[in-house]
Amino acid sequence: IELAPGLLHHPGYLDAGAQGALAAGLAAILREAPPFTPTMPRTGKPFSVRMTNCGPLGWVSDRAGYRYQATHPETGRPWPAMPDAVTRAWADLASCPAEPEACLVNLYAPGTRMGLHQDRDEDEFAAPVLSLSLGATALFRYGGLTRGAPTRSVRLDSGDALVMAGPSRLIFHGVDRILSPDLLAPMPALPEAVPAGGRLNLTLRRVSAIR
Ligand code: MD3
Ligand code: FE
Repeated sequence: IELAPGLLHHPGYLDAGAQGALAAGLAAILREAPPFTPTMPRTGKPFSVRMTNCGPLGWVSDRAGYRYQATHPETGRPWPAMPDAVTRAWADLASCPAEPEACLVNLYAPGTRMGLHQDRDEDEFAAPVLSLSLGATALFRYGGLTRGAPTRSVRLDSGDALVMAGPSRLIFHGVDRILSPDLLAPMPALPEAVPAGGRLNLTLRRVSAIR
């Protein structure tokens, strides 16, 4: 479903088996690279979303600013490798000749929000961003290339993929709320690091310029 030019929603992209396999891979990643609480540049105000990463690079934020780095900000260890299910999804959906370099894993407890923002910490905007959702449904909001542009909302359910490419790569977006788990919507058991009724979102990104 093309929500906007370059913004593609793939409802139910991961079936129940693939979601379970991905959840198991993420449980191992969360043990090796425990979730951290990023803080805002300058102010040090904590985000309500907790995070970890896998792949060669990971996104971090602290008083010094936003950046990508090769090691966990608390353990100092390199990020674990991306699970196969994640690299396969990139190959299948991203239409990008270059490999993904970073997979940011966002952990949402019920009540967590993510304010409207642009993703512009990468050096390559020609490559898309690919999102995979697991667990509780999120109410995702997206707009245009300016903060004041009109916005729309879409539900992101467990197993959904979203591709942000081309004219949508720099749109403002955020998460308004995490919905209560729906008995009718199947979802895998999430890793124990994720609070009950919570959600995991993975974003795969190319960080460095494609030569
Ligand atoms: C549209 N994550 O990590 S995923 C983020 O659900 C982020 O955790 C949200 O925004 C989440 O930066 C939204 C969907 C998404 C991700 C990246 C985008 C939409 C995007 C980049 C550009 C445009
Ligand atoms: Fe974002």
